[in-house]
Amino acid sequence: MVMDSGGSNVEQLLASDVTGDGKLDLLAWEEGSVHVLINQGSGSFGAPISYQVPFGSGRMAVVDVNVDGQPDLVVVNGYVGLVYVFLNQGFGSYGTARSIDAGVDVASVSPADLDGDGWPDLVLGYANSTKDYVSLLLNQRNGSFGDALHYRTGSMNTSLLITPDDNEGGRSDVVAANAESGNVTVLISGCQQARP
Ligand SMILES: [Ca+2]
Ligand SMILES: [Ca+2]
Ligand SMILES: [Ca+2]
Repeated sequence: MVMDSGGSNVEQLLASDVTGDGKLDLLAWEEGSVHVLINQGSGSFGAPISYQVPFGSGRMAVVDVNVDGQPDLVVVNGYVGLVYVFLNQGFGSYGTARSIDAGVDVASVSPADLDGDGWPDLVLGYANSTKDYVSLLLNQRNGSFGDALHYRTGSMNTSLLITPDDNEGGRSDVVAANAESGNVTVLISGCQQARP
């Protein structure tokens, strides 16, 4: 089966039930646009619904940032150095994005509840050899995020592994694979101080 993904230069595909009907929908990221394809059942998908951010390479994640039961959409764009948060207004329809400063060459976004308060936070990795840190955006317990906190890692740390917070009130830890430094950094939740 061949479907229109909405773009010709798709960098990332995600499957997530953004409509809440139990059927996995598809999200396709190409430079500057997220295309959402709603699962119509019987293996067919609706026409792509597109949401724009400025042109540039990046990544996306689906996470319920305001904990209202509707999965929201988070996009990082390395060219402009911003994180865009699209709130789900119901049935997989997204409103206007809010943007958060993250620094240029931000290249990955991983949701995780790092402080164990039940509200998902965001960890950002960078495709830039001079940025030897990850950024943490803490959820302000309302779906908005505070200023980026930096934690030292090696450089080119776009590949991040988040450990599960497998107990009540548990916290996730972050493992960064530092492609340029050739090592990994383990950031244990609660044990690190943010860099100045
Ligand atoms: Ca669905
Ligand atoms: Ca939500
Ligand atoms: Ca949190």
